[in-house]
Amino acid sequence: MTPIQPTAARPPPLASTGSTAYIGLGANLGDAPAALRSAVQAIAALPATRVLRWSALYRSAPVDAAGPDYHNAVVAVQTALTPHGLLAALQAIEAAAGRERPYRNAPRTLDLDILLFGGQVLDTPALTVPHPRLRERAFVLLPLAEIAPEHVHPAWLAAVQDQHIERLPAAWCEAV
Ligand code: A4P
Ligand code: MG
Repeated sequence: MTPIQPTAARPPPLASTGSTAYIGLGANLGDAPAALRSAVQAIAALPATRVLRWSALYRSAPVDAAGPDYHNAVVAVQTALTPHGLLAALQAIEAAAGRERPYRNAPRTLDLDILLFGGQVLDTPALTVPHPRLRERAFVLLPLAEIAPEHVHPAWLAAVQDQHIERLPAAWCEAV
């Protein structure tokens, strides 16, 4: 007979189970490409989470905000965390990168937004998914379309074509 394992000896949930989520990364203070690269490594190190794909890096003019140009990218993850668990983990990564929140849309060392979480639709005080401004922003739609074109309607891309954004061709993120 197979002995029953005590709960504590069970392995943690595998990252191959759970949901596919898309995370938008942005920064416009300090060394933004380095901050985004470190953020991908920190996301890859989260429990029960693995990074599946990442977009190219984009440089974009601030939208509804002032300050320096942003660097933006999107990563796809497979995670067994809950949506709120993932949000808490991303906010801890932002805090470790020196994120401050003096006012809404202030320049930032690192911003990590949950764009999509599986097929879930959530509207809670702390978390709205899909991200409410996803369709309005070239800096989200272009990198998301690169790694998940099935989630980006061509009409949304057409509607943001006046926003200033440039895809940077250089590799910015090593395998994680
Ligand atoms: N929150 C609710 N839903 C979510 C979600 N799906 N993902 C809550 C992440 N957070 C979510 O966010 C404020 C609160 O939103 C959080 O406490 C969380 O509980 P925040 O990161 O503290 O503040 P924020 O980033 O200033 O607000 P938000 O709403 O993320 O701002 P936006 O609308 O995302 O805009 N221009 C360019 N070119 N590139 C950018 O990256 N980013 C912004 C931020 C503006 N302009 C930009 C860029
Ligand atoms: Mg944010």
